[in-house]
Amino acid sequence: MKIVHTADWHWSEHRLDKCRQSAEFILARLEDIRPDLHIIAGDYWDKRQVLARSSAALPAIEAMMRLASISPVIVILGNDAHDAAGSLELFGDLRTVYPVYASERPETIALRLGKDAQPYFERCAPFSDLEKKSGVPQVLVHLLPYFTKSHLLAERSEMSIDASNLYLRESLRKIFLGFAAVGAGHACPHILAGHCSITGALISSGQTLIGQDVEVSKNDLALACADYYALGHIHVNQEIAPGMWYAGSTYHNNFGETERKYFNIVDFAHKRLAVERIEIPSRPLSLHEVRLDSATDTLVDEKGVEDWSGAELRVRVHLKKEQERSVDDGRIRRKFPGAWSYSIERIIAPEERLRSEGIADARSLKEKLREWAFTVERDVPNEVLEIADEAEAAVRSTIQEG
Ligand SMILES: [Mn+2]
Repeated sequence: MKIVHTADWHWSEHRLDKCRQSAEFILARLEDIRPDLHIIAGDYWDKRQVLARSSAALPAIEAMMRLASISPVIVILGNDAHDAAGSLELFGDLRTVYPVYASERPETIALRLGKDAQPYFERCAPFSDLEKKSGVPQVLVHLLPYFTKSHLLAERSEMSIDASNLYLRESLRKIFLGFAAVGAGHACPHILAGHCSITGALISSGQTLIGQDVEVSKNDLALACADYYALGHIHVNQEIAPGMWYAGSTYHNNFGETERKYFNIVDFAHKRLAVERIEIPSRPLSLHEVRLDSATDTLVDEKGVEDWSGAELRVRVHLKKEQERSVDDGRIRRKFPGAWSYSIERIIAPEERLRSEGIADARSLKEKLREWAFTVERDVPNEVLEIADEAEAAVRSTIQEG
């Protein structure tokens, strides 16, 4: 039993080349691997698509049809910013060689072989005796599409934050224990496919997660008693606990995502689990911010640690007005040798802001007033400066007393 685990395909019209390149690579590898099942752990889309010729809709649908000509596919809904509600439904209706199961809610699916050895999916009810009727399934997959607090706390908005967090955790534990209960009756590999944040997962600096994200603990997730956890949402490939894996995104989505990209092959030969990672050749996206130090005439890289070799590099050069012409593209390329491509932006600080720096740096109200007067070229009488001192002292003593 060989299962392929991919996640976070993020089909987008804005980075269609990158989407396509990774898709072609994965498809070519899957032709060789010939898995029994392919699990896509959410965020197949980057955002809602329209049917314009330039959109990612057609390439994404074609990729899905080709995937389903190699093996059965299960795809779960990622977060609403990427996979809009209903955006996977039609995948289940495509006329494909192998079935596609698209899921938007927690449920358990069995993969079975029909009389003609054709695979098909079957929904599992808790405590069912299906096994007696139809024999042992090939594999059982518990599905946990993305959920938010508001999904699980609908109509409980009057709860305090503490009470709602507790309720949330209990609801999740019930779901995981429910999965374990359904799985208990089936003697086959058990997998959980989920799109969620797990506490302690490594996030690359380029990926921003939404504040609404619910974090699930590894221990709670383990209540589902699965042999392998096929996770999506975090874009860095990683094993966060034995058998608990994020596949990572199929290409570099954001600047700051410089880690290598992979998908996983999970082999259940002889009841033992073996995971092999296949690297996807995708170009990293690296962003560096530099400024010119006038005193030494050197370019200072504010993020010196991040590797840019072979990356699509974007350099933001922050310059003062008088430095505008002192850094040409050649100088940036020499500073960052070995990138695959260069996109150089110059950000010139407006003069007013530079002049007001003196005001920001000044400590006392009196000094600030003096800097302001200098900036706007006005005279401030000494009496006014003294009043500023007195006013500040009065405020300070009120704060100390309070
Ligand atoms: Mn994602």
